[in-house]
Amino acid sequence: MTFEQTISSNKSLQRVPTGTPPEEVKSIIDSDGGVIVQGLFSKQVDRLNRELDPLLANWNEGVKGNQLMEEFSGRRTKRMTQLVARSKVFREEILDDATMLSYIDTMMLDTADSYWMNAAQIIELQPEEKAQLLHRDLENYPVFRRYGPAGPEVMCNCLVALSEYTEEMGATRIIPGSNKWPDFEDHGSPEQTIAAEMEKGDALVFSGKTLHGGGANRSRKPRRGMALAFAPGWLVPEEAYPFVIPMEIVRMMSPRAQQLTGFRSFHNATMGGGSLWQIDYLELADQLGLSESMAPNA
Ligand SMILES: O=C(O)CCC(=O)C(=O)O
Ligand SMILES: [Fe+2]
Repeated sequence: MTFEQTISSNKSLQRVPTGTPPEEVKSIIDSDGGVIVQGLFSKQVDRLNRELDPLLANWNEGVKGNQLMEEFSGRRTKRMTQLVARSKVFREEILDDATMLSYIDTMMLDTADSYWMNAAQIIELQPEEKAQLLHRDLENYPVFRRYGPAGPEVMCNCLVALSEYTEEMGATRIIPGSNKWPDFEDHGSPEQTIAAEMEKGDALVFSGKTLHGGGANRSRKPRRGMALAFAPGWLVPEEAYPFVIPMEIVRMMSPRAQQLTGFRSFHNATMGGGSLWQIDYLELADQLGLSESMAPNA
């Protein structure tokens, strides 16, 4: 461990109120790897939970997949995806929340004109769940590990506390400053982490370069979080939204929400590249009959 790593791992996370200007939020993320935005979704959290409670009550713990995926996802963790289709509060009041997206913009718009909501899921750690493997979310795209801190931001996350979120209940653990470690093969160690304790409705906004993982739930209550991850438009997202969100719902969504879930094309006007995710070189939204095109030349 280098001197710098020892110092950074002793830091605590900074907390800022909702509405803090995006540049300020970004500068904290650049330095620490993440920041807690207090009260980002406190208005929505109870109504969201009321929609989720009956679904989660019968949800299976763990996910099916290869051994690494089963271990990573947590054998005593309920993970529920497809929130756009499953929750009205999510789709109408969270998905294209202007404040949240103003923070995500600062990380995603550096290399893309628009971005995907890579995944949105509930992560509910049941009592006795153990701590998750420390990881960087950019490892979804493993090639970016080799570029270390100098690489582009290919994933970022807004992790919202939907229940009490204490260290004992398994609050997300994070290694501040690990976004700047020179070698991204270095996954740190649990002693370097701190718990991102939050109030219900607070959000931990962090870079895909930052080491983190779910904590161990040593309490008797479930710890419920909601992770909204984002990736630039030129990468394939984790969730295949266009196959699961019915068009009746898509038509009701804002252009921005349609963009986030793959119902609009991606244009590279800023960096001077081509467009992606089209039909016959035409804007997907036009082909789908969605009004109010966001194409750059429309
Ligand atoms: O549940 C948590 O606290 C973190 C989960 C996480 O980082 C992940 O699944 O990628
Ligand atoms: Fe993660």
